[in-house]
Amino acid sequence: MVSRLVLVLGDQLSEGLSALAAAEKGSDVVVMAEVSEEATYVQHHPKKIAFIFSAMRKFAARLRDDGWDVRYTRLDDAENAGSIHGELLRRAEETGAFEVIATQPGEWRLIEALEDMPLRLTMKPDTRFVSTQDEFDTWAEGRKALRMEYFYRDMRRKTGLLMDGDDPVGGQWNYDAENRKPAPDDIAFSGPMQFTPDETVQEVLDLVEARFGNSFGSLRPFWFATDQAQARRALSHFITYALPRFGDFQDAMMNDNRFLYHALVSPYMNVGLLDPMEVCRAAEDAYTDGHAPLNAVEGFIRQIIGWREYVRRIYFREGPDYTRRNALDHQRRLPDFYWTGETDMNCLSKAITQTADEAYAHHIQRLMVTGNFALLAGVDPHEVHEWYLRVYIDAFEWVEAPNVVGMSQFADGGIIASKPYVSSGSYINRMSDYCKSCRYRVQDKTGKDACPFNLLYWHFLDRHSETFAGNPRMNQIYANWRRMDDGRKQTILSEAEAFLETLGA
Ligand code: FAD
Ligand code: DLZ
Ligand code: SF4
Repeated sequence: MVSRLVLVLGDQLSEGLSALAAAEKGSDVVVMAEVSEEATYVQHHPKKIAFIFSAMRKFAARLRDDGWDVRYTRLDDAENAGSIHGELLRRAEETGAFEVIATQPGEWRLIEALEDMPLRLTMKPDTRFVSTQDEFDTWAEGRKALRMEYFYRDMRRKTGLLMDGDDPVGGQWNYDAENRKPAPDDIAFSGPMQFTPDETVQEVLDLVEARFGNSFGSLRPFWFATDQAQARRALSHFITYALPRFGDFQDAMMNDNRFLYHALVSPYMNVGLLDPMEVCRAAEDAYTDGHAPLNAVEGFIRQIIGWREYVRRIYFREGPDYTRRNALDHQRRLPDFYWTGETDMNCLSKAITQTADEAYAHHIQRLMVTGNFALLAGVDPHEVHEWYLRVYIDAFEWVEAPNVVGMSQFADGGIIASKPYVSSGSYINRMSDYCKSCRYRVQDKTGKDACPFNLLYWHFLDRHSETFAGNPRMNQIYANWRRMDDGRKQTILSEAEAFLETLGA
């Protein structure tokens, strides 16, 4: 007799999932469903939908091989109820089950939908993370500022990663000072491991093309790993060929190289094909074996047990209204060129075109090009949030929203970032070769060829001086602004206004 349904969502494709661990293979029924509500609550990049559906189909097959009774619904099945709760109700009726075991979804919207269902629900915590929410909340209690760095040190102690007894290996916790080299002349890495679509993936690609072919972004070529074995090969390829130089050029950007030494493991970790500790242990082994230097390995591990864990905890600590925060009261619509890449600003054009082609851009492109511009221009952070959630293959709200709303747009008022991540064109010029082939001149601060980032940078600081002038980390910048003569300030501000007018409302 079927007693319970076990829900496995598209980003819960892990054999050790808490819902599966709490279920009985012989009597409980696993429910997996490709549903239009999940595929359209934002209009995802077609590569993201293809990745998730392909990985879901392969994971369902693996569970079946392992002896589970899996009821899998394909998007085009005639009886598809169109939503996760609809599918659970349909399967409950079909099997006679009245109880659902779920692992907590990574988005408040879906948590609330499950809680509203007329079925008995057991919601298990998602244990595929290094930290727990209780642990974070205890750590956060009574602190004035929730700085990632201190949380990260606790995660190092907890996991023992790169630890020498109670001390960090090498004597320092953080080697970031060695990790900010500008774009190199060339890259000795041919990019992430790419996989030829197999029959399952081909079938999904045809489906996605027919149903979502008109969304932003190219579906083909599609080369992502879609099962655990492939994801592990992709990880090992990164560790062998790219990790040794990951640290040095982590922040660099290049016209003709979209991946540099980045890992592209976020999609795999976020849907559960790779476990974060497995990824970190592989990196640590590369250090122990003398294959990769400490600055690279520490930098990489910090992104995972530091930033990735930290943003997850902030998302669940801050609650469902987080994506609606707008501390700087920014109201501008997202400029159209975010959907076309058609702008004379080469850095933006390159980052957006790459995003459309690959459903991927690396951290600094997201933070200091598309994010920086939106913040300087005063774009409504909710629109910015929806753009990021749509366009990246690794975007799930728990990780995307804190990075966008908090880190990039300062819309949470400074919970994540101690100061806004804004820069003029000079930062982009230092870290990339974008400016060399731009119609604007990065060294021009005013005038018809002035880089718009230069104009908007001061416009942003001037219009938010009440909020930021007292921030000790911004003293020097405001001192520079105050020292500028009034005529020059006026020219900058009026040219910035004229530029903003060209962006529309
Ligand atoms: P690498 O540079 O090789 O880093 C290794 C791993 O570290 C990543 O796979 C990722 O899991 C983790 N990591 C690094 N930085 C962060 C971070 N800030 N937060 C969480 N994990 C991190 N990451 C997502 O997974 N999904 C998102 O939707 C997302 N949106 C972002 C939006 C903005 C505005 C910014 C600034 C960052 C965002 N990030 C997001 C973080 C980061 O950009 C991506 O994790 C990274 O680019 C993924 O590519 P990679 O695997 O090649 O990363
Ligand atoms: C992102 C996504 C998409 C596009 N489609 C599905 C789907 O059809 N079925 C499913 O179970 N999950 C899907 N997902 C992932 C969910 O949206 C995800 O679980 C929530 O956003 C929480 O992270
Ligand atoms: Fe971007 Fe300005 Fe450089 Fe052009 S000059 S690529 S707009 S930073």
